[in-house]
Amino acid sequence: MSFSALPSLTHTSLPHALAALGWDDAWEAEFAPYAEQGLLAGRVVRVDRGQCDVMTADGIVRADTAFVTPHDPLRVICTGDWAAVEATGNPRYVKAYLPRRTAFVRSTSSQRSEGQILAANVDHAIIAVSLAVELDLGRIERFLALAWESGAQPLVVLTKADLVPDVATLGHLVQDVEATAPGVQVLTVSSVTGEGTDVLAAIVGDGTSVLLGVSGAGKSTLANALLGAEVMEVQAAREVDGKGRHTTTTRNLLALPGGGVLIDTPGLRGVGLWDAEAGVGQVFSEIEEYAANCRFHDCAHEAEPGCAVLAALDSGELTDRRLESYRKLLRENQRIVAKTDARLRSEIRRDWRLKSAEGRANYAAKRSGRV
Ligand SMILES: Nc1nc2c(ncn2[C@@H]2O[C@H](COP(=O)(O)OP(=O)(O)OP(=O)(O)O)[C@@H](O)[C@H]2O)c(=O)[nH]1
Ligand SMILES: [Mg+2]
Ligand SMILES: [Zn+2]
Repeated sequence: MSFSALPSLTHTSLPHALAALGWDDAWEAEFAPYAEQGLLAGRVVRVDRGQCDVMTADGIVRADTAFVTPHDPLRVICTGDWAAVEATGNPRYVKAYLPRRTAFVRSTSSQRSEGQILAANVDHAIIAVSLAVELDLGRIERFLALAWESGAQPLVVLTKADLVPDVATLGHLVQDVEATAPGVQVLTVSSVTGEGTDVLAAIVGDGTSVLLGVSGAGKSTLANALLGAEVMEVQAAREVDGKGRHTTTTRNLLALPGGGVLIDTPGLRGVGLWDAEAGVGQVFSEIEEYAANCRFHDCAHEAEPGCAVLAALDSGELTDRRLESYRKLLRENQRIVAKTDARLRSEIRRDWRLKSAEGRANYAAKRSGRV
C-alpha cells in the first residue's frame, strides 16, 4: 500500500491534527509526561520487523520498536496504539505507548498458545463474512467471543451480497447469522453494487474500527470502498474464498475521509480463544438467560430436572448446534486459561477492564457531545 494515498491530515478543521486519528483530551492528559520529555505523540499505523510507522502531527515517522517489544507478547506495540516517539535521532525510537482502552487478542495456534494482539484501541470490531461460501456459524461465534472480550462493539458484515442468487436466500442467511449474534448488528454489503456500504460508512465514521475475518472475505475491498480510493491491494481474481492466499500481510491503520479510523488486517485462518469467558457468555447470552431459570443454580444442563436450557432445546427455541458450540468454546477457553499464568492474566485483565471502562465512558461522552 502507499501512504501517500492517506487523506492528508491538513484537510481537517479539528483543533489538533491528531484528532482525525482519534486523539482526545483523555489521551492528551495521559501523554503529558511524555510531552514534557519532548516526545512526539502519534498513532501506530503499521508494525513490521522491528520497526513501525507512526502518524504524528508532523506526518509519518518510521521508528524503531526495540523499547516496546517486551518478552510478553501482549505488551508488544501494535497497530492502533498511541506511541511516544523521539523527536529526533537516527534511528528514532518509540519510547512507550499509552495504556490501551481496548485490545483484540487471539491465541496463536502455536503449541504454547500465547495471546497475540491484533489491534489496539478499537471501538467497532467488524467481522467480515463472505456470502459467496457456505456460512460457518461456529467461526462467527468464535470471532464474536473475541470481539466482545476486546471491549469493542462487535458488528457482523456479510460481504458479496451480489453473489447470493435471490432475496429469499439472502433473508435466510441473514436470519441464521442474527440468531447467532444476539445484541449484534448484522449488515449485508456488496462492494460491486454498493449496497449497504453507506450504512457501514456511517458506523465507521465514528471512532476506530477493525476489519477481521478469513482471507478472501473482502476486507480490503471494503476498506477501499470506505476510503473511496484503491489504497489496499485486493486479491486479483476471486478463486475460492479463504483458500490459502493472503493478500494483505500487515495490519494497516487508515484515516477515513469522512472521519473515523479503519484498521485492515490480514485474513485469519483460525482464531483461538484467549481468556474470553465473558465474551463467550455474551455471544450465547440467550443460553445464559435460560440457565438462570434452571431449578439448580449449578445445573450442567445434561439431564437435571427443571433444566430451562433443555426445555428450550425441546421447544425448539434453542438448537443443538448452538448449545454444542457454546460448550465447545467454554471448554476450549478453560484449557487456554489453565495453560496461561494466572497471575499475569489477572494483572493484564484488570488493566484492560479499567481502561476499557474509561475508554467507553470517554467515547460515550464524546458521542453525546459532552467532550
Ligand atoms: N462479487 C464480489 N466480489 C467481491 C466483493 N468484495 C470483494 N470481492 C472479491 O473477493 C476477493 C477477495 O477480496 P479482498 O478484499 O482481497 O479480501 P480480504 O478479506 O482483504 O483478503 P486477505 O487480505 O487475504 O485477508 C477479491 O477478488 C474481490 O474482488 C463483493 O462485494 N462482491
Ligand atoms: Mg486484504
Ligand atoms: Zn440447566
